[in-house]
Amino acid sequence: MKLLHTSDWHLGRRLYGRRRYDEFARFLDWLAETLRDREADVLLVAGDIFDSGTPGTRAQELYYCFLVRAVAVCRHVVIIAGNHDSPNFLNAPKELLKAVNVHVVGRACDNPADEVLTLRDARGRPELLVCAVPYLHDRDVRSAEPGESPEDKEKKLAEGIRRHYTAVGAAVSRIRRDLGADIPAAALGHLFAAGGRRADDDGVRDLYVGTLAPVHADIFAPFDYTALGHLHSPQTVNGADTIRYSGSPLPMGFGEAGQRKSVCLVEFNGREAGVGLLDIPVFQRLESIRGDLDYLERRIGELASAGSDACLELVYEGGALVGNLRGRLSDLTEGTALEILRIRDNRSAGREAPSADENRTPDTLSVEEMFELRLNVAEAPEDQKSRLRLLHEETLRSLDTDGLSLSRTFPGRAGQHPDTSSDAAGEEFDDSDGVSSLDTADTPADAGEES
Ligand SMILES: [Mn+2]
Repeated sequence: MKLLHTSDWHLGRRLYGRRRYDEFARFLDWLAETLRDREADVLLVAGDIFDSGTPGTRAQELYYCFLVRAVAVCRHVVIIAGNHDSPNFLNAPKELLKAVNVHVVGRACDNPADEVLTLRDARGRPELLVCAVPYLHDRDVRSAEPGESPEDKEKKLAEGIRRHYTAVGAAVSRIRRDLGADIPAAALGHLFAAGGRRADDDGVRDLYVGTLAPVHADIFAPFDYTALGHLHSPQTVNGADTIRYSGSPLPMGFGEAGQRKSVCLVEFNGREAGVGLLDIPVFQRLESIRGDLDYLERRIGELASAGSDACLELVYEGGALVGNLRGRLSDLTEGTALEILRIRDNRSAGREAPSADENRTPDTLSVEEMFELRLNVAEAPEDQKSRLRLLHEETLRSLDTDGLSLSRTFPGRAGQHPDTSSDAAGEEFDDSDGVSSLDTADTPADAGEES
């Protein structure tokens, strides 16, 4: 019995405005081939399938085309929603997907025992229990009371998550007893486990992690393997080999440039899980270059003469003011395969160098990026910033889970696609086709479904 664990695909995400469909497609090709070559029986995907609750059509196409290939080579696919996914969007095709052995749990079940799936082998015998616990939203696990402090809220959330996993664990014992078979159990989760490690710029921003109350890893004791998502660097939790974050398949920021990305291959011998990591090929090189102007020029020259097609982050750390820094650096990559995605001038206190990049307009920034810019403009102190980020993210989540994701547009942008970090605007929706902007806005995902 072999399973493969991956998470945090973030289909549709851009890297500083650059589309990444080619990388996503190549990763999914690789994953389908790996499932086949390794003869995996089960694929577990631990959340953040899409980058946005309202993914564009290209991201959706990648997802469904991959599922067709996956079920052709492995018996079961189990998918849970992460904090980036819309529970309604993932759940919408649930019944159809179930018919081809793709099990989707987008939203927590009222009875946690309903999240336990009994997977059967080719001859119909139970082979694995999978506890498919999706990302748990506040309202799934706790009842809010007026006048609660943020700390009370976080604490109640962590307790609620614990209760939920305890109930799922109890259901596993019950089901094992009823089946009369001592088969292994794997749990999925999308959360921040205490002891989890984050790199400085690993693409998981504080605003995503901080609002997920850390839970203690002992809640996973009933499970023979725990497949986690949310943190983007591959890691075990508290040194336990069988409680793992697979990490994201693609580097989500320059902080992860050069990090080895992998999926987890888990082989059960009875109920004992043996875990190995399979390295994911690098589909697009990222490189962050820091230094004074001489160093930046020299390194760009080296890469250019080696024919590199890396995407670059350039951080100017020289002491002297450089006039037209952006222009001078851009000239260096002119006519090469190199692509500059970001230029930072540390002289101006970490602020972005003024950009001629037309991508950075209110229409193309994500809500989070816009908030970040606003914080910078306000020159808020660091400790206050992290608090404000938490509150902002909490507000966004509450809007999302209420099916009001359209509110994620900025004022005056009603009718445009709410999350421009995925690619729904532009390519997929042609404004000239006579569809009114309001119709367009209703197209993605769960807009208006619950209201
Ligand atoms: Mn993620």
